[in-house]
Amino acid sequence: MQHLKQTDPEIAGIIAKETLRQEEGLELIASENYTSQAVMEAMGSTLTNKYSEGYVGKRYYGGNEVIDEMEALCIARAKELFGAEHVNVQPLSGSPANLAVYMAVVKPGDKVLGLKLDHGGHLSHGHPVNFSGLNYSFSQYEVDEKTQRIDMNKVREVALRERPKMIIAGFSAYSRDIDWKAFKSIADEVGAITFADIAHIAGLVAGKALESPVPIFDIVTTTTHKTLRGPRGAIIMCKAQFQKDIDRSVFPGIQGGPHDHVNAAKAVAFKEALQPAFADYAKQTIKNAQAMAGELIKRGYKILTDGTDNHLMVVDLRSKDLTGKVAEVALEKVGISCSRSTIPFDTRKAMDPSGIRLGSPAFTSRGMGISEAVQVAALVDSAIMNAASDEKLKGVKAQVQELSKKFPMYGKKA
Ligand code: DSN
Repeated sequence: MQHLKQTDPEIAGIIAKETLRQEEGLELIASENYTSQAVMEAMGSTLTNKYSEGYVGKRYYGGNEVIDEMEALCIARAKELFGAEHVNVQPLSGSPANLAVYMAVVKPGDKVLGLKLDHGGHLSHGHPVNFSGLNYSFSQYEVDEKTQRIDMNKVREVALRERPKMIIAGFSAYSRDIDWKAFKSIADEVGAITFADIAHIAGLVAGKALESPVPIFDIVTTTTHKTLRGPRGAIIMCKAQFQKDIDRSVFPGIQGGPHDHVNAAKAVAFKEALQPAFADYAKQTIKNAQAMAGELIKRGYKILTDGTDNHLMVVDLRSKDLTGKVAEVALEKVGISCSRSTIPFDTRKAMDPSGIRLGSPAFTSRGMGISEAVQVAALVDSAIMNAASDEKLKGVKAQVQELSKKFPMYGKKA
């Protein structure tokens, strides 16, 4: 940071402030994590200076022999990590990766099936304001009102009725295992392409703590910065038969020059995820989420589906007569970050919905275990229950800082 401090002390100061916020606070946003310093060094490298439109050995600019070496290594590591037949490592982030999949295998107006946003899905899985919902003819499946779980019989019913060209499985706020094989069998029945978006759980899949859809599904996308703990970005994995269409769709279909510095950082993250310690991290992340959910239930909170199989949980705050916004603000005041979340069949609006989403990936990366996860749940409860008292929230904030100090972001990484 020496150069930055000299050239631009304002931005250097802002970065220092954000680093302190992260260091002193507790990160419970289920889609966030702390990358390693090695990942950050790769991102802050000379590779940012290069244009490399095209693919390994087939670039539209000269001077790419070193970049080719990096991208080939990145692809090889991703293939090894996920057992994928083909990987495109160039997508800039999750939504562009998903857009590339649509462009590769369906045409505007084609029928597609995905999980509804307020039932745990993602904007790019067919929401009407998103490119997906605007360009394709979507039918959306929901979770069951009683169990809040995806009911595969209902998915099959919708699929048989709509006969979509593609079926999407994946989520950004769902805490239970996905039955990949059941999705595949329904897709086979109606002749649909299978597309899994594992952005949230990719690290847990890579760490073999959750079942992988990669051998089962035609196409799988993931971001690289959530449980996978890499830089902000994404990859697309697919069966060899889709390779050409996917690659053409990413470039020149959607993107220009790849972000080589970020792709180098993806390669570093894949190497880290291939180490045995990462499998321990993945398992611990789930155990910590389960411990947190258990403690919150004990304290009278309703957790959707009554628990979790992965790294996240959605808390229905109607159990405490509070809203997501009130809880998010109270938690922010004590240095705990979370995201407010709609719950299935929510009667409230997205800006102030009935729930919050919490996750364990980031605090697990700091080396926290089950006893700390229970402590974190107690701190969440204290903040929420004292939302109206700034005085009491100050006391909770001191406890949050005390816990965070014991587990430095870059001290005890798993
Ligand atoms: N924004 C991500 C999340 O928080 O789940 C999904 O894109």
